Amino acid sequence: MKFESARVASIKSSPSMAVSMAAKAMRAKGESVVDLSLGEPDFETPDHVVEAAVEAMRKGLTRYTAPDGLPELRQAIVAKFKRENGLDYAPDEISIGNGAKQILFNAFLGTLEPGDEVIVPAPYWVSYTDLVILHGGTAKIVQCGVEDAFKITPERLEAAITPRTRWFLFNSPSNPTGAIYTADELKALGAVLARHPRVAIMSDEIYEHIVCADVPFTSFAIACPDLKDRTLIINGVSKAYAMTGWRLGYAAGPKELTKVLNKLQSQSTTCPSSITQYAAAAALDGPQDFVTTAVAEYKARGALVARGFSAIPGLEVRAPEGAFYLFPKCSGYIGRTAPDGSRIANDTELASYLLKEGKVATVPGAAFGVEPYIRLSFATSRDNLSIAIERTADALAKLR
Ligand code: AKG
Repeated sequence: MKFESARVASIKSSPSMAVSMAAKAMRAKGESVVDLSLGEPDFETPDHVVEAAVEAMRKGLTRYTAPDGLPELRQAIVAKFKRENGLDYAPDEISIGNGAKQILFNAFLGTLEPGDEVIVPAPYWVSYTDLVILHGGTAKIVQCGVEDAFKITPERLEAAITPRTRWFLFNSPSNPTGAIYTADELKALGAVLARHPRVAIMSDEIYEHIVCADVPFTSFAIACPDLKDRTLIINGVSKAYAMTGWRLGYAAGPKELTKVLNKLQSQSTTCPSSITQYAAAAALDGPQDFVTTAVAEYKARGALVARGFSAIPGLEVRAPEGAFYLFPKCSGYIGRTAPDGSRIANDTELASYLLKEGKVATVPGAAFGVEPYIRLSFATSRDNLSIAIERTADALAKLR
């Protein structure tokens, strides 16, 4: 019997999750795979956060919460925006979900009409375009390769806007490229958007703390205060506090919009786990030294991979400014022949070859809307990264 609706058939499963599952299956069979596929910190969640969750369980704080979250968590999010970003939000301008991905899901489900367009600069995070398509929208992709420092320009944004444009969606620091928009670049994009009052802005800022270069992170709502009333800031605790499996994302925006998201939350999962919410409040309100230490380590790893992969002939590397990804262009290897006689026709085949021959798991650029590139996550130990550099160089050297 066929179960899948046409709507679900129009999208694919998350490609980064698919590569990670393939790497895990190889490991389960005893193969020594270095997994650089998933954007997942390798650190443990800080102790005080785990303790807050344990305490919540012991105190029996294990019931449903309001769909828009525990008052303590909403307050912690409001305080975070004030303290870290200088942004003022009221508690009813906050929405929470089971991860930032669910916030995106709710935002598109809640706002898109069939045929509405969402402008997405590519490379984009793997799930953006499928979430748009799933909810009846059209993803209007603007290519921004390494030649463009992976960033959209005001001119290209202007050219992409039509009467059907509903959202402009982007992330900074970027997954998958590590690029960060400067305050001036954001202002220039804002000047374009100010001329188009129907277009709302979704700014995914989940990597805000993970900054490796001298480019400071700027929130879109700070760079463009005049657009704050049509901007949805998306964030979460997964990346900054090593809490990927806890599933807690949040957003701030105008209350007419957060009301829509919270209504959907009440009809989907009711609320994220109460235990996770107590843990997330502890993460946001508690000591931030974990973040400082983790970021210093990501910086060292970023420098290591940028150096190591730049030294491999045929890879074009732009050192990441933030997040924990390297996104080398690999045109030099497309069209080459593997030792088994097969031809590497594109970056998907190159990533499969690296997994099979080099035992290094990466995600192909095609998953992020640009080719030919591969994405490597450096959220793993320096030892693993050094092995990955060596294995990648060896495997690529075998291509003729
Ligand atoms: C990534 O690998 O890009 C992630 O953000 C991991 C989680 C996911 O893809 O949902």
